[in-house]
Amino acid sequence: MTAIEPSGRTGPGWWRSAVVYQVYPRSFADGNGDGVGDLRGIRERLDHLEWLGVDVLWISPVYPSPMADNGYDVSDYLDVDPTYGTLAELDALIAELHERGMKLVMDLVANHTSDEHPWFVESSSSPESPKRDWYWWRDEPNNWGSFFSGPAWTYSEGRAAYYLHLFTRKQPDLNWENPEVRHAVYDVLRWWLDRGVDGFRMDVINLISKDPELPEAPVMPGQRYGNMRASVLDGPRVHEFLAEMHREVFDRYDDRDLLLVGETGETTVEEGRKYTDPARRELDMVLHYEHVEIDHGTFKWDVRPFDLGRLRERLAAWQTGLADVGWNSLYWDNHDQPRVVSRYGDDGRWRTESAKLLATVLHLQRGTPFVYQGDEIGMTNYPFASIDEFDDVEAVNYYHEAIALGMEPEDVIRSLRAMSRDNGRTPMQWDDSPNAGFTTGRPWLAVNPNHTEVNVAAQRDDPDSVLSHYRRLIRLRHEDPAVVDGDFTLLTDSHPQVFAFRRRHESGQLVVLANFSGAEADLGELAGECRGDLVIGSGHGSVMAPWESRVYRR
Ligand code: ISL
Repeated sequence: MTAIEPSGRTGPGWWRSAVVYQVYPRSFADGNGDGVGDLRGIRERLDHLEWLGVDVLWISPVYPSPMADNGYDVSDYLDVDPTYGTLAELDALIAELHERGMKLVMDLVANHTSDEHPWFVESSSSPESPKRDWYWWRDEPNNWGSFFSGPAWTYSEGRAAYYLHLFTRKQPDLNWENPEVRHAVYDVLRWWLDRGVDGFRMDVINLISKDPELPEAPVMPGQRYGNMRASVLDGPRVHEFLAEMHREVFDRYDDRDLLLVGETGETTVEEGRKYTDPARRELDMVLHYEHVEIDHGTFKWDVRPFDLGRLRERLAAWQTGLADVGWNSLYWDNHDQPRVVSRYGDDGRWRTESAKLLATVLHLQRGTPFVYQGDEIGMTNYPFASIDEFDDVEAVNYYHEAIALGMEPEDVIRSLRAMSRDNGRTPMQWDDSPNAGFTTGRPWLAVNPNHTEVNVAAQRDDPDSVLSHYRRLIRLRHEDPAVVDGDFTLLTDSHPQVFAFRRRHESGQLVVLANFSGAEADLGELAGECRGDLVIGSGHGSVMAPWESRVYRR
């Protein structure tokens, strides 16, 4: 099979026809046999990305880090951690991608640094330090809890004060109120752009502006600490800071086709419009969370059954909310999410069908799709059975906190098995060899036992595979203007099994029909939509097979 031509669009909005591929470097490919993925491994696998047809590669952090949160705790913004390789190898990766017509997006983690970053070491050394206001220091902590369990404050001997950390104690929050901090971050951005990178995915960027009063937060039933979200999410100055960043950094690179993506957990459509309105010059698109929280109850570990109605309603709200202004990013999986096939699909009998359906529904919405490593072969959750099998700090902390609060270990493990971030971090499954072709050493996190069946090699030459389906969808985005620019209309908000929508464009229209269930679905009134050329799928008639998806063009 031949390579898929890249989108090749340039100029404003070039990314509308692009597809982004996310690599979690620890788990993608290990080039030196130490059991941890690295830059050499990524470079050795560029043929796969080119063949798949993706336009942009986003890599999760590879900067020097104590790895308290697998690199989302950065101790030096201007280098590469030896675990992953060298700066020279990163330069080579940039050059090799550019040669193939692809771009590189780096992860900017600037809400917080590592506590081992020289900025924090200096800030915590003494109350007189010139960097004393670079972080959030208080003599007495407030009642906030961290996103990763436990308090959001830790005492520092050197400062004889407490510092704020919304994530682990090894991730102190930078104080963006201080202009010196903001300009230090802008310097980092310019340094990487001058090195040739093509943009940034900005980690938890909607947390950078806090209510400076740091008020006490409400404590939810059964919790020990206050829920600080109202004081930190989409805070009072976040739009001002992003517009300043744009002026100070990105406006100076107007001749380059950059991609600016914000990770904005728990944000709203209203805020999403502001972040991505081109006239405001903040970001190109945001990674919002609503569609990946459909199965959360009062909080993430309170796992609820999948609800198609709610998914359809929230996705449609983002589609219509950002129709006249702004732009959507489209994703199911990343290194923080369990695998969507196990979550919203069926990872047993209908794994292939449901993986294809989920891909179709995602890629044919209006927005820029993000493929997370392994999505393209329908990778699934891992059969975790005991706490010893988890690596992630979020999972391990939650386990201990929940046990201390009196929960039963089996119940906690059940939640973790469904929702833990480690599900998305098991090694990429390249082939059916003992470590799935990921490493010749001992993998840092166990390989999913189903790699003997679910792997790239097994799917590459099979036209009916999930992998071939992804290529078809990516090609369709590159070739069909209705996929890129067509408007979006939900065709039913009540069918119990079917997600159906239309993309209308001056060149024609696409109709997407997807049966989100393991039973046949009678299309009823929707049967009238089964007209035109079937461009994706092979079914026909007014009854859809289990997990069947179809796309008509007319
Ligand atoms: O939702 C979450 C909290 O319950 C987490 O999955 C996650 O921390 C959140 O989505 C923010 O993610 C980003 O920032 C974190 C890092 O651990 C994640 O890997 C990153 O993607 C802190 O830097």
